[in-house]
Amino acid sequence: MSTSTSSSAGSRSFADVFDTDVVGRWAAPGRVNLIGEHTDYNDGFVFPMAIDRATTITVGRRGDRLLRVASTFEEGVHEASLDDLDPGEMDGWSAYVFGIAWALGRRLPSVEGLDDATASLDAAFGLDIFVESTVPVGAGLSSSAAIECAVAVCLADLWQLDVTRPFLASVGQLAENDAVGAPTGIMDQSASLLGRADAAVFLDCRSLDAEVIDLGFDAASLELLVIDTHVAHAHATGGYKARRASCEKGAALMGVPALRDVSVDDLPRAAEVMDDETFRRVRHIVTENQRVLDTVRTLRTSGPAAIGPLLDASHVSMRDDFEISVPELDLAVSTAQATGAVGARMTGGGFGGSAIALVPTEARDAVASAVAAAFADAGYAAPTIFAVHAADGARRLD
Ligand code: GAF
Repeated sequence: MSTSTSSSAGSRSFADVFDTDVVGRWAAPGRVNLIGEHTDYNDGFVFPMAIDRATTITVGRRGDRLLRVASTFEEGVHEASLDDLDPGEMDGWSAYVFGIAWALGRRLPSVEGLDDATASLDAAFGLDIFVESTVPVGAGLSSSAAIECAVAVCLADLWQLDVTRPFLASVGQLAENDAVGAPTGIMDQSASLLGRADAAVFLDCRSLDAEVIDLGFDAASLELLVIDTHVAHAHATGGYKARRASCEKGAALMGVPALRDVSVDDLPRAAEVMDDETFRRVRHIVTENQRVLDTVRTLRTSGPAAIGPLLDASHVSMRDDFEISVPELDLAVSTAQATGAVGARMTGGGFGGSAIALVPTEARDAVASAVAAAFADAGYAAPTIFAVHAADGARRLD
């Protein structure tokens, strides 16, 4: 893989960098997770939605086997050959692109019905790929999964791979795990690929059965606010990995394959067979799985305004038991709750990033102003606060 430097990144376009003819554009959204945090890699349940912030890629077909990628994020062009993809050599944001091509090569041989040339990528041709995004980077809204999923649907279309969206989500997860080096689950890619306008994806991360469920926020005059704290987080390092290790330890001590197999009724026994810290990690996962199921049921039976207490309880569990919140997220959540939100919680992997607040439309501006004022009073950097709407998943634009 190599990199060269060219003109100023932010204002450039495909035509400034590449001279191949454009064959199409693809887009994939970021996500907000409504509830179900760190449950995905425990074989549990999640309930994320794709959002109206997306990565768009503009793509040209090459006559060779090179992938060349450029973006508005940074100057330069990254380049890798399809004959020489090595996840250990990929770094920076281009790993999200090259990692997908590599992961497809790894996973395609397991797909039934593909001929050898297709499954081995021997029939694949090179591409010029220009990446732009409206998903804020580092906000915990899965800007990385948005790039991966835009590339995954593009490669599947252009290389004529007859594969399903859940398969592409598993390809995205493999790229994230092995090329990017983040030991994440399958939630973010599933949301980006399976999301639908005005709906969220209820995913069983063990069976990978997914159900798209209407949210009805508009009809209930509710809005979902994102409060980006600008506290940096990274999943390839530290805390995320440690939480995953604690969950694996807890499952082993309970004698089960994954914490999905531990129920709320099993918690008294869990308290007896493990140390206090591991127990609190386990209690978060076990109760969070139950909260996802309760949220889906409550949404169906009582409507979206009734899910607020479950969002609030999820935040408490992440703050006190899983210990993945930070003071800025706690302040965003408590201020939103105190000024009219029906529910609020941090969203995503934690240690920074964003909180979400489900607010009555008429209280939206008051909640946003109160959070901004509370951050100023606390001496924290000003948060960025904006409404998001559930959007369609990854797709070809033209
Ligand atoms: C990150 C990961 F990428 C997801 O797989 C998930 O574990 C999430 O953190 C926490 O729920 O977004």
